[in-house]
Amino acid sequence: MSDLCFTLRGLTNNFQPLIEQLRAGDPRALARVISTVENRGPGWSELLKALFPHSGHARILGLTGPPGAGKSTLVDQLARHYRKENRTVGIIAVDPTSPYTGGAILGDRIRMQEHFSDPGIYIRSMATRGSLGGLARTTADVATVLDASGRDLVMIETVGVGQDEVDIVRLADITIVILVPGMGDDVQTIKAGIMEIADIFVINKCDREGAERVEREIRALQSLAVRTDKWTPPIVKTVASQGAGITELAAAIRDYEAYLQKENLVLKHSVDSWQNRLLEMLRDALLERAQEQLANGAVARYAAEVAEHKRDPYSLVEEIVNTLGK
Ligand SMILES: Nc1nc2c(ncn2[C@@H]2O[C@H](COP(=O)(O)OP(=O)(O)OP(=O)(O)O)[C@@H](O)[C@H]2O)c(=O)[nH]1
Ligand SMILES: [Mg+2]
Repeated sequence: MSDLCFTLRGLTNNFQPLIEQLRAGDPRALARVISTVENRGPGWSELLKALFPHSGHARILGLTGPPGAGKSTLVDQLARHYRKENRTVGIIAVDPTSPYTGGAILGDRIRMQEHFSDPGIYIRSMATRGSLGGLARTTADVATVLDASGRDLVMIETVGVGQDEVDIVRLADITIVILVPGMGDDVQTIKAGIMEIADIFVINKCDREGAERVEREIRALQSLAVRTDKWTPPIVKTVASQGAGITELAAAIRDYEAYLQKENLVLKHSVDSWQNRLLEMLRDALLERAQEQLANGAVARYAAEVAEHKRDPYSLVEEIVNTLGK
């Protein structure tokens, strides 16, 4: 195969061959498209426009939990499980921002190498810094690319601590929250936002003391939270490092998928998720348009005028918005 489409210059005008290579499963084409989308390189939006019609078939799993809970180990085991069923997998590891998990990023990369010989698994690490379109949006776009490349499953691993991570797991069809024994107050730290959106709980590292206590804490939280659907998130116990409980986890995922299908919730989830994403995209696009309209240094000048009370910011913003699209 030639490198015909691997130059970015030609991409904007003629990316069809690249898309065909990607759809045929060429990992180099996939890597190139993902990089372009992630870096908002030339042609990124044209690529996404062309790929979108091919997406919508993959099941998207979001796996989140505190640093070091064993998320990557679990993702790895699940990927093996799905490969045995002959299903193809795409993995997005969103690098943790917290410096104390720095070592584990290397861990992810080492584990990745194991799969390099299997084209049925594609793993991508996403940098959290310098993400131009916002981390959640970029992750969603990369998931769309993997989806359009024909992957049956896309797994997104992220540390469940901040708002970014909540936004990321929101785009998943199925959200799996991973906890470990002996977390103490960490259950409290992670509970805000994340606990509420768990479809399945995993207690990993069950080879350690205290799994029952975590289970009780989850049950206690569940009794307080009310889900709008009638699903009660199951709790699956695993020892990911030994592959224990993986079959049970895969079964829980299947059960939830069946429930979504039975209740016709797949489309509803998707509508909810697109409602958020469309608003975000619109906000970004409008801001970009506004910035184009404003002359260089205009914001600084306006800011000075507002700070000196020479004009009020409310009318100012109204005026700027009124000029958009004119
Ligand atoms: N004892 C025990 N250790 C485990 C288990 N699962 C994973 N580990 C170990 O826990 C450590 C962290 O595992 P990772 O899979 O990198 O955890 P992670 O949640 O992906 O970490 P970050 O991505 O940094 O947040 C590794 O040393 C694993 O071998 C388990 O079930 N029991
Ligand atoms: Mg990890």
